[in-house]
Amino acid sequence: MLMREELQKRTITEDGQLMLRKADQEQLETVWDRFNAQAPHCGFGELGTCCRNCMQGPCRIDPFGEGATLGACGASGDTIVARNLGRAIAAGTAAHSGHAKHLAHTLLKSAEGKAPDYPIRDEAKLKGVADRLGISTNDKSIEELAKAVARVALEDFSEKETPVAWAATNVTQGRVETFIKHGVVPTGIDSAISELMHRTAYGVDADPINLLMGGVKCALADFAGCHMGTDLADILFGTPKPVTSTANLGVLKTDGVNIALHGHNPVLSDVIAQVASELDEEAKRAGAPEGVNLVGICCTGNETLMRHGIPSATHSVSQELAMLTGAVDAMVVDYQCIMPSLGTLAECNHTKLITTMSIAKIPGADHIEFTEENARETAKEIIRRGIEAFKSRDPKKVNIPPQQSTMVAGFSTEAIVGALAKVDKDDPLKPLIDNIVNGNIQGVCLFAGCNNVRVSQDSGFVSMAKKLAKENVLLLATGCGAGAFARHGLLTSEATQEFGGDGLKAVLTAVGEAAGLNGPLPLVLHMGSCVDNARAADVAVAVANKLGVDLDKLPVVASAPEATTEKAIAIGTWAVAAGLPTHVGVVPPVLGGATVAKVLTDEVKAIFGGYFIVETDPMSAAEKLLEAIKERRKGLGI
Ligand code: NFS
Ligand code: SF4
Repeated sequence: MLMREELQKRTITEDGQLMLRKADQEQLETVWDRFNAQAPHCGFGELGTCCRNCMQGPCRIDPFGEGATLGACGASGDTIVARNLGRAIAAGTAAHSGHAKHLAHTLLKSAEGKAPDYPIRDEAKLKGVADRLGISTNDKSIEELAKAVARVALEDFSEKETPVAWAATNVTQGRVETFIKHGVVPTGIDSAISELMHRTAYGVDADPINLLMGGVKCALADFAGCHMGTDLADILFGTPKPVTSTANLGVLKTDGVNIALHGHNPVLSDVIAQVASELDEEAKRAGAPEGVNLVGICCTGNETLMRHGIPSATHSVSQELAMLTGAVDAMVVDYQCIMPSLGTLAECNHTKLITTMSIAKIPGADHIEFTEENARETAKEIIRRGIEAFKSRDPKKVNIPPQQSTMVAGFSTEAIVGALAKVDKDDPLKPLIDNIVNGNIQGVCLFAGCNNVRVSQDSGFVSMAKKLAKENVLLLATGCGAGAFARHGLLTSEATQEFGGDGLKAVLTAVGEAAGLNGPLPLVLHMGSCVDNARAADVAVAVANKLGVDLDKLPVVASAPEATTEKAIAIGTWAVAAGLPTHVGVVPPVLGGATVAKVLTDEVKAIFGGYFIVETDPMSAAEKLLEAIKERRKGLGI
């Protein structure tokens, strides 16, 4: 039987612990069991010194100098570590930008009248994005403008003579100059990925520093992909506004057809959210008086939460636990962060796992291919599959944990600026900047990234956030990190009252009340999915431009206390290149390259101003971020 201590080691969420007990009783395996079965982990892999880049390998470097110090081809530990890191960045960039490219194609189809289910929902955003890209807006209809933006987006993927537009137009002038100086400006998103795959291939780039700079260049392409993903989703589905919703597994309903939306891209999930209520009657006829109940998982969940207020069931490492409730009738997935184990779990009960993308099929799942040309119909077909499955749900197997937290999400950059404008209509950023200068707000921390099976779920996020909030740090969050805060009630006014330091509390109260929220803004502002880290970057860029300093001077830091994916590595790298001290709470596989590790955590500061802080203890990590914030304040003379 799982002891309390072991449960605590796996997750600090109560609903998660309840489901883990159930899994244990029913002898169903979860990620934690499989992780334990992997022990002991391969030391070479953990240190990043295992190379499989050619068929003479695998080669392994002994960091203690007792075994081989070079791969068969002569690659050193640093070369191997830098190449492996580069390949992770390339994969992360491919994922984020694949998501963006999907949206760009959808926007083009929309503009060409080939995807009638995708009208342009946010014309103001479309015009704003076009303006930023230098596309003239006055002489064009909305369709023409959408077509022009989609074309520039698609052109950003291949090799050009000019920088990637979505990278160059979304940072400060100072950053652009720094990137040019160091030769890391990407001239195509796909070409940056392919260049990095080329230079890390057998017998190409062997210089660890040069490889790392190649990684930065690709990471800037990742930034472009993230930003494009956010912009195009807002244009097609609307820019988020503050919205109230709920989190935890208690959002599943005994009397509803529960359909979980999991993955990343709103192209499908937003349409499901739009049509779900049309199938309520069918669900009721099938015996579910509450109709269709959509819930979110991971970043698809964040997208539908931000725009439709759809509750968040869970995120990341605990995705299997949603299925263990026995109450999920269908889990609909697009791509990324979807554990293959869901296929097996679905086969163990009545749940239909439904894959929808040709590039992401899973054994044990039903596949319903999704196309934009036929979006609403496919969305309905998918929901109907859930209603069908509901009929064979076994009530005896259902166990929905009671936990449910309320939250306010939906803080896009526009929403934050909008709230600040209620305090100062003519100069919305002024109240924020004044309060940073007077010390009511000491600095800003962006919490991002996943949960990781190596860390007790949410423990890193929650303890760091509480500590930083006490010290008057304004907290932003995206991705599964935002989910962690949602589950623990930190996206609420009450949390601000309880955990905010006096200065922070005063500012969040003043802005919240001016914005008509009848209380303070939440302790943590949920800015959306992982691509929406671009929103946080926009806030920082706006503040930097207003202050007339570059990003690397601001008291702004980032943290991914429980990072997991290659995408997180790509984002962390662009955060560092953007000038942010960036904390990672899981040791990345770089320690086998002493030079690489030193560059990432120290020497890179002289180049970009940002650097990685690797610290697994949340309290020490919070201290280190506070130190970094103090140093920046001192630099600014405040
Ligand atoms: Ni980000 Fe969002 Fe979550 Fe990690 Fe995965 S869902 S894209 S990668 S696990 S935060
Ligand atoms: Fe070994 Fe070099 Fe081949 Fe890597 S590329 S597997 S280090 S021979």
